[in-house]
Amino acid sequence: MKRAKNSHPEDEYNGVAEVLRREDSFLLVSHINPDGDSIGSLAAMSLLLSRLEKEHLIYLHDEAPERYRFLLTGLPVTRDAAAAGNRVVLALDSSDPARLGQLQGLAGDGSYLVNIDHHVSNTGYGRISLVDTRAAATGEIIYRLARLLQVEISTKMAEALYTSISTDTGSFKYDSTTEETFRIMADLLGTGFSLRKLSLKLFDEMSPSGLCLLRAGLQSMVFTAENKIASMTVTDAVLAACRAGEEHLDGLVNYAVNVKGVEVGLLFRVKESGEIKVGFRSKRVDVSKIAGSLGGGGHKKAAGCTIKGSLKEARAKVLVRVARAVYDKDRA
Ligand SMILES: [Mn+2]
Repeated sequence: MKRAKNSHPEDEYNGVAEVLRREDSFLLVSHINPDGDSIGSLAAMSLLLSRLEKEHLIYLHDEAPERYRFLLTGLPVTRDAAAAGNRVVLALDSSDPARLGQLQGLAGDGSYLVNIDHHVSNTGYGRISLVDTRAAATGEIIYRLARLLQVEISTKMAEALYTSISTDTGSFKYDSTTEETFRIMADLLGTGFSLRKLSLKLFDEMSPSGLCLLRAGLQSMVFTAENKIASMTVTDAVLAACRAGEEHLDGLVNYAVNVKGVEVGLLFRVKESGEIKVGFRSKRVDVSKIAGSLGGGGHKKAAGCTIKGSLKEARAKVLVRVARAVYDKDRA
């Protein structure tokens, strides 16, 4: 099922609200390498289902990033992929089945899977899908579902939704931020959580591992295409030396794209397995197209893909495409 871009998903909201009202047992899952929107969405959806007195489990592929772990305290979490059973599966913030890791089979085996997401690249998988590309985060979609179901938003749910929305909008700095985002935020703040305490936890505090990785990442930065492209490289060895995990890479690529004059920032995450994960951040160029042409996807200004082969090959493939896009944009 291919969905039309920019379709108005009001019917999809009603359809999913109906499923949440009608069904009794759910498994919540988000994408591998979870970020703030995925963990925040899982937590908020879990709290919503508790309010509806629905039995449910949150499936985690790996441990949640340390920064977001507090959101899951007291919630029903499992690491057992078999826990899906006959439950209705709610896939949150995942643009395609491959992002569901071990659970990706559920998207095609006749399971009752509901696809709830905001990525333009969402493939429309699942028995039912609610893909609202106007939403700045999956958290915004869950907020709307809570309103539709007339579920009162608790302080704890508000913290989870704030985490989703603030992290996916780069603290309300990305174009995805809308008037609606701020209306939702006003409503969330009204529940009385401490914005300072939460934002300190989510954004400002840096772990020694994170600092070590930042130092190594900055040192690796190289400029190409007349300084319009800045790229960083992080290997397994660097991660080990910093005692850092994948979660500490979150946001690192922004240091590349934020350099004045740079159009596209890249992070090459070189794995010993022979795979290279490439993160793209852009000021103007549509990098979701470039990542898409290399088997990945994402948003216009933030995307990613995985390439098999050497770093040299991966750099060549990516840089030629990015440089072309940057110069095409310059001429436009
Ligand atoms: Mn998201």
